[in-house]
Amino acid sequence: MVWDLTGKRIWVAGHRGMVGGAVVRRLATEDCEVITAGRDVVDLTRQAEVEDWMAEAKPDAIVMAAAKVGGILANDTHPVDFLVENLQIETNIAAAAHANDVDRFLFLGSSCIYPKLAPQPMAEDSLLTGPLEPTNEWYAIAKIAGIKLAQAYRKQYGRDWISAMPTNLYGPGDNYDLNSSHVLPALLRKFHEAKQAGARQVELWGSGTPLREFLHCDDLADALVFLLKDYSGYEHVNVGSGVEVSIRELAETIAKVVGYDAELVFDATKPDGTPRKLMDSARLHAMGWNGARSLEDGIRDAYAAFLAVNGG
Ligand code: GFB
Repeated sequence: MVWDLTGKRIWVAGHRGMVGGAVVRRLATEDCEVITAGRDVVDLTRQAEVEDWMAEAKPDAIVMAAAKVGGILANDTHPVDFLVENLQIETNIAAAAHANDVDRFLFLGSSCIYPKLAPQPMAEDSLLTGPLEPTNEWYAIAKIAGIKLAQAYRKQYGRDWISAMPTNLYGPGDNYDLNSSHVLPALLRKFHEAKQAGARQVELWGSGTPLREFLHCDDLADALVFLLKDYSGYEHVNVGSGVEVSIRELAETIAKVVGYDAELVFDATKPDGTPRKLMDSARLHAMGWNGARSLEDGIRDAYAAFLAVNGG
């Protein structure tokens, strides 16, 4: 163990989001104090508010799950929001954390930091070896800057700050808005609504051929707590499930979980995005974490949570 979280005050930034919520649930099983602050308490895009809040809250560690996130269409159509908001949040929290001597900081990135045509599976060292996928380069640049922030504070000030790069995530608390969501929650909702309406078709964006890897947010949270306790290092660490499926195969699995068969139709006016995005999580596995559940089990859990909120 490199860091003992017993008795520590850990700020989960972004606790109302899917990932932050999962980290709060996971940390509740540890002997530490979890602290949170909603947007009404501190606006993370405002530097002075973040400084004031951090000086008062005095966390021992921060899990940086606060971010402006969205699916392919939201990323593609709101480049300023995804670039600027994420840079603001990252730099504000990092600067205030340093000023308050927070020596443990876990930054969260995304698999879209890697080049569009990176060799698969994508290892940590393929970062910055080629051009990014254009639909999400703004978000990717902000997330790459976040990795570099953690590295810079480590290099200049000796801070024990680390970064984890999760693959595409899903689970309880996901965003089900069809314009801004990721594919998995979008398809869960579309199949659910098709079942309710008795519709014969479900529409998918793009061609259905892109390959994606998916990880349940509670599995990510488990891996993050593992890294918080056991990892100290300059390099970021990939966190994936190791399994990739085509968007068509994903739709078929979701159809099975929802219990409704419909004809798949494809909207070619919507982007496919990057053709493949499988992470190489060998470093994490070598450290001793390999706890991802199967995609079907994870989707069953996500669907149960969706039904609990939206009714059967
Ligand atoms: O999950 P998703 O929005 O984002 O889309 P990315 C994945 C694939 O699913 C794309 C297709 O090929 C979409 O065209 N797709 C099919 C759909 N039907 C739908 C649908 O109804 N909704 C959505 N959203 N997609 C994101 C990045 O990329 O991944 C972010 O934009 C972030 O920056 C995130 O990195 C993890 O996997 O393409």
